[in-house]
Amino acid sequence: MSTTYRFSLGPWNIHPGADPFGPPVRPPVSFDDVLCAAIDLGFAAVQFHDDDAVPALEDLPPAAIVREAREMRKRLDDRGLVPEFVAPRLWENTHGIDGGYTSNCSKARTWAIERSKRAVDVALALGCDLIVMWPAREGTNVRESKNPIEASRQMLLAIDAILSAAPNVRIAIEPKPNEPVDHAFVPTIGHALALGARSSDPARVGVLIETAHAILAGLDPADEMGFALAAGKLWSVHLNDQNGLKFDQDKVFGAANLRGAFDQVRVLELAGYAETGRFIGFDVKAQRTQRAGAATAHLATSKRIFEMLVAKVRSFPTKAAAECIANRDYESLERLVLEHLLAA
Ligand code: XUL
Ligand code: MN
Repeated sequence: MSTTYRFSLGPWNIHPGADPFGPPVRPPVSFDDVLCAAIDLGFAAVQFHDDDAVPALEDLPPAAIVREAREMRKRLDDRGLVPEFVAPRLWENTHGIDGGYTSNCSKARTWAIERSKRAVDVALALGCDLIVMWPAREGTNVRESKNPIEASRQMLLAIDAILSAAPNVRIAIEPKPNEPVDHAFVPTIGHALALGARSSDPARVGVLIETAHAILAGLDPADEMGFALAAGKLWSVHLNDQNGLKFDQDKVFGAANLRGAFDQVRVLELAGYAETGRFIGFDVKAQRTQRAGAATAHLATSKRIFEMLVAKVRSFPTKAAAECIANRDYESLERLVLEHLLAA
């Protein structure tokens, strides 16, 4: 059992800098360069959207999808990297314009499930069993446009369809309350775990918690993690930060709320997360103004801050804290935490 953490990143974390108001500001980075960056930064695993691993997978027959995924697996193997998960990217396809699993169009719903099953084929050929389900457009911009009761049933149908695609495949649901839609149908960890519990095989459904998504839901990310950890369901994390209720900012871990970041590391430490061998992912975005040469600095900083906070958690004066708690002296506890965070 190791107390050393293992880190993962997705190719979308090395981003050309486009935002809704402007074009890319850096040249795109090739997948090989993403892999080189992962190694240079000390990351052990790569997270994939299905079409990161097999571009144009919609146009390929199943055998070709498996062949290309195996080639990708070799590229990882050759570099000593492993895949962490595959996520079906339903939100960028015209079929998914109104959502996939909960679209009002039955053809689109069928497409979404078929595409998700292809993502399972990709994952298995890559050598991983984890599918991340971010239900991006499963929600509404106009509430009256969908029936939320029906939508819950449709989400469950999709989960069961993915589970039935292979006996060993697992799903980690990554909830987010809004963006790109106004109201998402699976906004919190409680919703995700409730859906998993109602699935055909609850043991194979867990969650991925992203810091920013919890904050956007008005929740505390560390407590969301605690809730999932208590149920043995925290199968991955997307650590980052978020400055209040805005668009999903994907800031460097700790950049907006260092104490909140400390609390997330604390709960992971309390649960022995490192010993499970699961990965710490950073879903962080390079700032638009960053020059191309330094477009991975946000990943390096996030990892560095995480490691510094692990040291802070491990050196926390637990005895003094226990005394404060026993005396119900929470003002002294507050000061202890703040002084510990500020101490050199
Ligand atoms: C979206 C988000 C995604 C998922 C993977 O906000 O977090 O990047 O993490 O598709
Ligand atoms: Mn994410």
